[in-house]
Parts: sequence; C-alpha cells; structure tokens
Amino acid sequence: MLIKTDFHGFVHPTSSDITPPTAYQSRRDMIRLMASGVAGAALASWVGREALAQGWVPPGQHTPLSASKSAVAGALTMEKVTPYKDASTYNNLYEFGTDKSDPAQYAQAMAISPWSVEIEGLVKKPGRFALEALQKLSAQEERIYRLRCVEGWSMVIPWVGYSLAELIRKVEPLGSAKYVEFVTLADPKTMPGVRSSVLDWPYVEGLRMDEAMHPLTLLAFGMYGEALPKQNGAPLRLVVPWKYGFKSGKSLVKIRFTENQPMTAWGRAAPREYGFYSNVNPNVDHPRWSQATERRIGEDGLFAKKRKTLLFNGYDAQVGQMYAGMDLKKFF
Ligand SMILES: Nc1nc2c(c(=O)[nH]1)N[C@H]1C(S)=C(S)[C@@H](COP(=O)(O)O)O[C@H]1N2
Ligand SMILES: [Mo]
Repeated sequence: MLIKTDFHGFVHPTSSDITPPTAYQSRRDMIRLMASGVAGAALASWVGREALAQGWVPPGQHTPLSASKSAVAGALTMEKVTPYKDASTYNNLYEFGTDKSDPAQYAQAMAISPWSVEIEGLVKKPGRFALEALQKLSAQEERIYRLRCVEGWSMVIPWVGYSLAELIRKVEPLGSAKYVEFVTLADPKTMPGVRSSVLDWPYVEGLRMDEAMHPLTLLAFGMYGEALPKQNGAPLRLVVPWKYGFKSGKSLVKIRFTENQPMTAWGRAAPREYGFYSNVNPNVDHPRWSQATERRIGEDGLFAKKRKTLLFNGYDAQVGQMYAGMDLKKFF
C-alpha cells in the first residue's frame, strides 16, 4: 500500500514548532495577559474569511479581523487550565480499560510509529497519509478548549493542532459527502479492552459535514506544548469542544466521507443514551442523570460546588447556528 508522505505542493510551512515544555508556563501566562491570545492571532487570517462566510460578524463589528477575533479567538477560554497531571491521568480510553487510571497505566504499550491515516469514501483525493504529512499540512497552533465528558466532568486543555477543515479541503470531498466517519485504532495485541465486549470495536465516531468543517473542530497532535500522551490520543485525535467528550475520537486511523449518518460505537452500544449529535446541553438530561452541572477536574475539590453546564459547552455563539430549527431534545 502506497503511503503518501506529502500533499504534493499543498504542504504549508509550519509557522511554529511545538513549544518546549520549559517555555510553556510563561507562554501560558502571556496568553492570559493578551486580550486576543496567541492562538487567536494565528487564527485570524483565514478564519476571518470563514467567519464572514458563515455570518458570524458580531453586532457593531464590520471588519473581517474583528469578526475572526470574536468568532474564534473569543471562543478560546481564559479559564484556568487543568493541571497536566490531571489531564493525563484521568482519562477515558476504553481500549485500555474502563477505569480512569487505566489509560495512563496501560496505553504506553501502544505502538504509534510508524503511523498513517487512511482517507476514503466520497472524496476526490483518497489515500493513506503518513503522520508526518498530516503534521505539516497546516500551521499548528495552541487552542485552549473546555472539554466536557458525558459523565459530568470537564477539563480545560491547551491543545496543539489545526482545524480539521484544513485537511478536509485538501482531500476535496464530493458534493454527495454529507457526513464524516472517524475510525480509531483497535489492536488486540496491545489493547486489552478490545478483547472485552464493552464496545463494538473499533471505536467509531461521526460528525455532520458542517460540524467537521467548523473552524473550532480541531485535529490535535499535542497538548500543553508537547506531543499528545498516548492516553490522550497519540499520535492524533479530534477535539470537538461543543460536544460531549466521546465525540472526540483518539488515535485516528481512518477518516471516511459518507452520504449517510455513520453508526457510532456509542450509538450502537446504547442508542437511547448516546445520540449522534451529543451536543453539550444542560437542558437535555442523559436518561440516567442530569446534565445541568459539571465538576471541573483538578480544580474543584470533591465537595466543591459544581459548575453550571453551558449550552454547547459555552460555544453557542460560534456553533449554535448549525442547529437552528432543530429539536435538540429529539436530535440529542
Ligand atoms: N478511541 C477512543 N477515543 C476516545 C475514547 C475512547 O474510549 N476510545 N473516549 C472518549 C471519551 S468518553 C472522552 S470524555 C474523551 C476523553 O479525552 P481525554 O482523556 O483526553 O480527556 O476521549 C474520547 N475519545
Ligand atoms: Mo466521556
């Protein structure tokens, strides 16, 4: 099988390397100090056009630059970042077990080099692409996103990557492509969970095309200025910050463009509990628990007051329009 190592003239020069961990704390402080944020500045040029095209010009602002800052940079939270230790030891990665501590403990056995991602289905330029080609396809930047798990906890994580839309544009989906399916690694040799029947493996997730193309949808290669730890989805994963955490598939091996809504692993396991959309929504309870509040991992003590969960995890201004007119209780 031919593995493509570049995008034939499409390769974008990397604007910045991943920040070394030592430089990280000061960089983070800087991000907090600057109103627009480092990531916001990096995003500004092309997101401006994107924002305008999607009608995101906020009231009283008429230039593309302001629009981009409000639309996307404004979505990058200034909340306190979750300690790295918590973000890398309290995980869901059922391939390695269902305890929160299992992934950090067992995922180190996963082989991540060499790695490639197959892109297939309704697309003009399918193929298998080497990780290195994907890493340099577009400039990577840091984005601090909230991520809320369906179980009721949340974190604030500085991810490193670029908008999935950048990759999608390069492979040119056909007009008939309405959804994108994401398949993740299932290797029974290194993943004990895959031998259990807790889910139908491999772990599959899906997005509607407009969701996949949304500039907030991040293809992440790193976090906290470093390459992703294996338990957080090395070597590459999705981060969809306005949806429950399980929509953000880790360790991606295949991206497929489809006409019909993909069947997802969680949808197959418990269709009444996990809908295809799974947008964070405090007004739509999970059948077994409320979604109105959440516990911030690492920051709040066990008895600390819970936070109120926000519609679309606080990204309503950026993503709400995609669901205008939809009954969110039905399309949960
Ligand atoms: N392949 C795979 N991806 C996955 C999961 C999984 O079990 N397998 N769990 C999901 C769930 S439920 C959550 S909440 C997030 C957690 O990401 P984090 O551990 O980096 O915080 O990963 C998601 N991605
Ligand atoms: Mo989750």
